[in-house]
Amino acid sequence: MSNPDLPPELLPLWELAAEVGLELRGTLPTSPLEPEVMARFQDWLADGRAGEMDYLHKAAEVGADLSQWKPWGKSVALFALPYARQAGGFKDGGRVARYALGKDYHNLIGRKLQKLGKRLRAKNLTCAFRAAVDAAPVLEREWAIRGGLGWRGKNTLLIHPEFGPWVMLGELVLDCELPAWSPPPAREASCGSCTRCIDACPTQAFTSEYEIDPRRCISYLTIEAQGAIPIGMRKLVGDWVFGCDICSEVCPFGDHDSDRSEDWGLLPVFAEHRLEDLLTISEQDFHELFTGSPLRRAGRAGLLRNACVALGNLGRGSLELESAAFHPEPLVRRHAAWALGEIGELGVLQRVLKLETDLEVRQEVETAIQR
Ligand code: B12
Ligand code: SF4
Ligand code: SF4
Repeated sequence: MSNPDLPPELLPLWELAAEVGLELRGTLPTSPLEPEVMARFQDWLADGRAGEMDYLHKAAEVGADLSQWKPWGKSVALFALPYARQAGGFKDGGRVARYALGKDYHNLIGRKLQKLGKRLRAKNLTCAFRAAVDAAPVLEREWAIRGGLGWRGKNTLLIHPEFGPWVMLGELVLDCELPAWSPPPAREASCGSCTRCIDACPTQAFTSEYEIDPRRCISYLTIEAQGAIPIGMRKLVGDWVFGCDICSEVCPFGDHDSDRSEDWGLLPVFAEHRLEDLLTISEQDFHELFTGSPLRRAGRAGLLRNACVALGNLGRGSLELESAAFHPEPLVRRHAAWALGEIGELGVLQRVLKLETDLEVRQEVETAIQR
């Protein structure tokens, strides 16, 4: 790796980043983001679009002005790890977002950033540093766009000229001053008149170009939402068990990028297990099967909820759904009841109704019987 445009002051950072397996893709001073960005974000929050994602309110306080978050922070180094790979999921069906098929990017990128920070400190190039990957209150796309890594796609994702939407972002906030730098873009580009992502979204989660209502997004419903998936949305979720890639898959950018699955690995559960198996695994099996996987974020009950919905939409798994209809978690029972209704297992639902005591679940069972 070499970069003829790199300012000489950034060479040590570039080289140390390469040592830990990262490519430096830009540097910026931590001066606050433009007020319009924050105003849009505030409006977005006021509209209730954060749903159950309370952490986004913290990002609204400090995410545009990193010096409020880390007062010692003078610069931010920007990273983007490509993750293009074949679509995948459970054996025989049940799709999982590609970023989640292998190692958890929070750990993968977070550890590399941590290592980089320590090496910079060992060479007296920085004293304080803070790695940020997803979970920190940093508006990652806004910083990446400002840093010249790509442009804002109509699907709201950062579109990298070479990798398209298939990049995960990470940042290192540093207490040293660095010149603003970004590699010259491979080509000046924008979405132009394309609207493929808006047209392809099965839940119509885009309220307009560049604007999403996450509460309608399958990724939110299957990962972030803790409670029930609204009944009206369940059919639209299709066979997605965790996340959704549709608005990335239809994007014409990045579809020639090489397969990165070797860098990210594949969690054995996907090759070895059918979706039905999830409904009968123990708590311990769950932890063993999903150690180091982003799927843990949904929690066991959340993942079982998603598996029920996907099986209902695939029209299979009656036996396992029947056992899930007696699961200790009401959240799982109600989604199992919905799925059994979709498959037409009315006899099973009648039996479930005789024993069910939770009012909300009973209501779901009754609705499923009447459908
Ligand atoms: C919350 C969140 C979600 C939510 C909400 C998504 C969203 N678009 O905001 C949900 C759960 C739905 C989600 C889903 C996904 N996510 Co997400 N998510 C985040 C998170 C944690 C915060 C994003 C955020 O701040 N949203 C708040 C809103 C306000 O942001 P916004 O939509 O960009 O709104 C701004 C713009 O739209 C702008 N704007 C609006 N109109 C206009 C018009 C013009 C002209 C301009 C200039 C600006 C503008 O103003 C708004 C305010 O700033 C980031 C990580 C992070 N810390 O930043 C990852 C992140 C955005 N997610 C990521 C990924 C990969 C995904 C998924 C692809 C995962 C999957 N396969 O299931 C999907 C994609 C869905 C989609 N199309 O967004 C990556 C994106 C990488 C990239 N290439 O951009 C990130 C950066 C995580 C990471 N570290 O890499 N995600
Ligand atoms: S991730 Fe799926 S559901 Fe969410 S906006 Fe994109 S296409 Fe729509
Ligand atoms: S699908 Fe088209 S409109 Fe959507 S982000 Fe990609 S280029 Fe932009």
